[in-house]
Amino acid sequence: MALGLNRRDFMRAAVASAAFGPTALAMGNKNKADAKLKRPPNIVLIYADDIGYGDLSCYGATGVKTPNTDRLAKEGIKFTSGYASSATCTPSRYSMLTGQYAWRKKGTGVLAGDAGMIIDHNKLTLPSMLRGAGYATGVVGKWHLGLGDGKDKLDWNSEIKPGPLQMGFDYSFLMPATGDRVPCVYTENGRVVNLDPNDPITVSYRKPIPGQPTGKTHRDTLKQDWSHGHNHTIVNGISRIGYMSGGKSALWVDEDMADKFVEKGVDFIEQNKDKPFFLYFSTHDIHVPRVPHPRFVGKTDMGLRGDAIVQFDFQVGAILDKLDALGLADNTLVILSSDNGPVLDDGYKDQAVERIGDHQPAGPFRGGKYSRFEAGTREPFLVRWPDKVKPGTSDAFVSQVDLIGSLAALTGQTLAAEDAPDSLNMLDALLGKDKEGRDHIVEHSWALAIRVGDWKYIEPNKGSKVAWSTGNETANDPKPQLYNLKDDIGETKNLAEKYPEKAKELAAKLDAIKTAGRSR
Ligand code: NG6
Ligand code: CA
Repeated sequence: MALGLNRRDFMRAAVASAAFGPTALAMGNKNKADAKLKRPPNIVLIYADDIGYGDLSCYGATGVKTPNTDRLAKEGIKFTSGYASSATCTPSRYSMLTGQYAWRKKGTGVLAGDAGMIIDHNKLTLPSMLRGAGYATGVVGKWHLGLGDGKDKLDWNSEIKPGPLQMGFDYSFLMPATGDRVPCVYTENGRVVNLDPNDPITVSYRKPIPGQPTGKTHRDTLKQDWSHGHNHTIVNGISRIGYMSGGKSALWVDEDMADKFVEKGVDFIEQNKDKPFFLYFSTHDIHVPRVPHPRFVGKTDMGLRGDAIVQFDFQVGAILDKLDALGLADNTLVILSSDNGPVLDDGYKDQAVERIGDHQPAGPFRGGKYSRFEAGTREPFLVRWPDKVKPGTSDAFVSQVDLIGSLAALTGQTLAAEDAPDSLNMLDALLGKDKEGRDHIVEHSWALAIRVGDWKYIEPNKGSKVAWSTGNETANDPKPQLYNLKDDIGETKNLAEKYPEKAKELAAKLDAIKTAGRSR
């Protein structure tokens, strides 16, 4: 079909163009200014990895300055109750891109680097919805949602699919899993970049590669030592999770990764500047291994974790500068958030713990990555759209799971009943017109928690109270927990016994959400 759209996409594009009125082409010159106004905004979603609520200076960070992100905050809305859906990467991203809570679907926990894609590419996704509205769609950066069909062992030496191109993106440049997982190569549109066919890639998460040095056997050769896990194949002087061999010419250089993502993200914007575009710009910062480019090393007193935040901010600046240079900033909706809360030692001896000083990565909240306390999922959350959004601060409840529902409303699309079952239309809240937003937030790490107003209920769950690897508090407790965030933002006083009715009420609401199988 025309423009390479399938029938469903085509119908959606038709609906969208009706929503935004006639195109500039169809109109006389005198209406060109109007037409420009009616062009739907470009959408850039900047997603950080493991950045906590308190890690940016616009959210009160003391150990690091983030001028570019602060500029975004100043020119847009800074949300104080913006949430990721889960306290780790894979489930948060799954929820955001599908509009379905990851905890409804098995197999959506942190994925190995050779896992199959967990997103059903026949279902509506954030990019396919926007593509249907006539957007050019691209993803650059961290993926961590699996690649391939998950049935056959993935062959990294031929076309890798299904992947982003099958689920709605027109363009992809990926770090396939995480910086600390093999394979340590980029893929572009389903092919490993710079792969020499005479040096094929093998990946294994089970068996070591005979004779190959690892982080265990050659620990003294490492340029960044590991603290737990992360002691398999060595790439660029850093041992990773999982084993790989081959692909020498394709291996990434950690120090150059941020620049690489900027190059590809900026290229995508340049190439699509004449039509509405959606860029999912998914940085690797500040996940481990933290190996910023030498020009950022030493920029803070906090060591590599702080320096990686500066590098994150540089990437934000580069994207904003490109929008400015092309005159696109005013009609571009920029959304910035992070996939889960902060962690210090997540597996490498990078001095994050030793050099943290007074800096509070979680802001005033308890917990962090892997936690159902607030810091697990409450994130920096910024929205800027100069043409339409008045700058300010908002306490409205907003969640990343609502991007599909909200952006469908923005682009004039109707979701079918089976689409994005947990994604609500919170457009007015995101644009600052509605000061309330959602009436509840579900938080997830192993089990669930729910926030309604100032009340927070954490369902009982056995299991360790701290994540074994990091020492982060999980919020697991065999007893129900109830906190009042208004008087006790740090979730220190469990009120479940004092207010059993309140605990029951929230537990019942959470149960209803679980049982319904959907939120809308
Ligand atoms: C954990 C890793 C951690 C990190 C995390 C995923 C160990 C001991 N820990 O299993 O280092 O990779 O998975 O992080 O291996 S996330 O942000 O992608 O969810
Ligand atoms: Ca993460």
